[in-house]
Amino acid sequence: MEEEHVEIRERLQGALRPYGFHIYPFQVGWYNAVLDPVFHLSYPGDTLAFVVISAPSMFTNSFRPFLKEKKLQSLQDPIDQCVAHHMTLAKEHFPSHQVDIIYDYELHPNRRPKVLMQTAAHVSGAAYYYQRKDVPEDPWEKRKMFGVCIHPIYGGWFAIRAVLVFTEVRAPGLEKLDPIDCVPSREDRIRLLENFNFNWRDGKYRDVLPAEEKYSEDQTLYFSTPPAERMKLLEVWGHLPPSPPC
Ligand code: B12
Repeated sequence: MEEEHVEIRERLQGALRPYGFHIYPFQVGWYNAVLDPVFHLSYPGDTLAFVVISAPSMFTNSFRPFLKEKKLQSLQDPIDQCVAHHMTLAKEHFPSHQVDIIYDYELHPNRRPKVLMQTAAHVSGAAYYYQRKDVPEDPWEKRKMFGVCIHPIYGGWFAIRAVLVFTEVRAPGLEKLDPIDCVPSREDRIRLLENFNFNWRDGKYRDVLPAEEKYSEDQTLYFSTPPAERMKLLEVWGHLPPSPPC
């Protein structure tokens, strides 16, 4: 008999792939093994989970249709609303399972993120997480340097949106795939981390390797617009009624 995780993966993929979301399975224990205990997810080690990334096609395949069809809740970020809409629909494909959805923006009351998406992406094999410690004899002295994940197909042109935990499904037989180390040289890793930390607004870190698919011009414009001004942009694009003059 085919293992349960294989069937779940296919069904989940069918629900999310057409909308520009890709899924990668992992065991919760792989994630917990590399993290400080304060960040652990409290499920048994062989519990089945998936990390969900949004590819560049998410913008046309789900965000634009979402804006056309759904009423935006004015207080929540529009992309977050769209992602939540699709994760909730995907969960409905599994009525006999308990599925916990944890989003990238969710924090505990002490402001600690509920899931470290980059670590989840790395341990699932989705995208290599380049951290300061991956650069031998780094040149940054006392500076804090944030790490960044790079995907073998999308380079830096993607986001890590959610983790779905199938709380009652055990997957001890799941094969662990290492992420592809697509930035192997020290010089390129230095350039990548410096671009991500010092110049992230220009998006150059995303092009550390030639990506097969990138954000379109309007998508790049949307994501480089500060969140507070994005509603204005949606209004200009005709997705929202004009705000009343003040
Ligand atoms: C808080 C946050 C920020 C903060 C602080 C950044 C930080 N990394 O701490 C601020 C506001 C500065 C920020 C900025 C940005 N962010 Co931000 N941010 C986050 C958020 C919500 C949490 C990150 C966090 O607090 N980590 C906690 C620290 C302690 O984790 P850590 O450094 O990884 O440490 C752990 C690992 O080292 C691990 N570990 C130890 N050993 C090993 C070994 C291995 C092999 C592994 C895998 C792990 C591992 O253990 C440590 C903890 O115990 C994540 C989403 C999420 N939920 O994960 C997005 C996220 C990291 N941000 C992201 C982005 C894109 C950005 C920005 C470009 C802005 C933007 N949104 O467009 C900028 C760029 C950074 C900059 N130059 O300022 C993306 C990164 C995508 C990618 N490709 O990697 C994320 C994942 C959001 C997303 N939805 O995709 N961000």
